[in-house]
Amino acid sequence: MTQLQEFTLKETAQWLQNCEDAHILIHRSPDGDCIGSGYALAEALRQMGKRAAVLCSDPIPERYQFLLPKETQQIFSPKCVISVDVADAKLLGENLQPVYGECVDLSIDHHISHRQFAGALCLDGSAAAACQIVYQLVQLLPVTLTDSMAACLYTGIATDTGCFQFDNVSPATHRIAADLMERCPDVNYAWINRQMFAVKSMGRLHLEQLMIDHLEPYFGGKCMLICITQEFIRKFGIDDAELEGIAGFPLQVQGAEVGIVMKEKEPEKFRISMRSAGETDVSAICAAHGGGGHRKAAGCLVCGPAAQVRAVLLKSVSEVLNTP
Ligand SMILES: [Mn+2]
Repeated sequence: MTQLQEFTLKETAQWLQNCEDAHILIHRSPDGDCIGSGYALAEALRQMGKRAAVLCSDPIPERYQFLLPKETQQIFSPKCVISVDVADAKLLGENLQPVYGECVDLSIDHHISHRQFAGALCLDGSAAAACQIVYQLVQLLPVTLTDSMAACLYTGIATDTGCFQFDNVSPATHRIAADLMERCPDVNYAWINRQMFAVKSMGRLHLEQLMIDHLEPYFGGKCMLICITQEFIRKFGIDDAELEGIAGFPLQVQGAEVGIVMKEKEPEKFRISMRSAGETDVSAICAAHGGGGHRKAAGCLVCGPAAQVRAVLLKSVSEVLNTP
C-alpha cells in the first residue's frame, strides 16, 4: 500500500500547479456540487495551460447541462487523476471505479465520512460543499475567476446547502457566494436558484403527488419513509431523471425528524437516502449499514425484499430516535 497523505489547501494548490493531463472524477448519480466543482477545477487547470477532462460513471442530468463548456472535451490519457466530492472509491460508480479506483492521486472532498482511497487527500469537513474548497483553491492558483467558474461554484454551493438552508452553511459559505456575485455580476444567480429549487417538470410534479399518496409515517410521524420499488417505477411510468433529489421530500412533512427514501436500483437491492431535520445523526445509522455521509444527509445500500429492508432501517432509526 502506498503512503497516504493529508494535504493542506496550500499543498493542494502547489500539487495542482505541478500536475499535468488531469482526469477529474466525480461521483455516480452526479449532483450540482460534484459537477460544479469538477468543471470549475477543470477550467482552472486549463487556464494554467494544462489538459483536463471531467469524467463520470453516469450521464450529466439535463438540469446541469448549462454548467458544461460548449466545446467537447478532449480525449487523452491522464498523467494524474483527481477526484472531487467523492467520499469513497465505491461512489466512483460502475464505469470509473474498475479503471481508476486504485489510481486516484488526489482527492478533494468535504464529507466527514470520507474513506481515503487516493494517494493524497485534501479534506475539509467543515466546508458546505466541495465547491467551497475548489473556490479556496482557485484563490491560491494563478487563475482568473470567470463567469462559467462562478456559475459552477455557486450552483454547487447552492445545491449542497439546499439553497443556503442546511446547517452546513457557515459565514464562509455566504462570503464565498457573495464574492462570486460581486466578482462575476453577469452570472444570473436568480435564474440558477429558480432552476435548481423552484422549477419542476410536470413528470416530477406527478411523482410528488404519487409520493404524497405513498408516504409512510412511523413513530408518530417523526420518521417519514417512501419506498420506490421497481414495480412502483413501472406501474406509474416514472422517468429516472424525475427521481433526482427526492431524498429531501419526506422531511417536508411537519413534525418529521428523519426522512428515508428507499429506491430499488436492482431487484431486491435498495439505495437508501436518509435525511435528518433534528438531532439524529443519520450518517451513523447509514454507517452501520455500510454507507456514510453527513450528520443530516447520508446513504447506504441494503439488499433484501422491501419489507425486510424497511424493517431493518426502522429498527436502526428507532434506536436513535427518542421514541416514547
Ligand atoms: Mn458535495
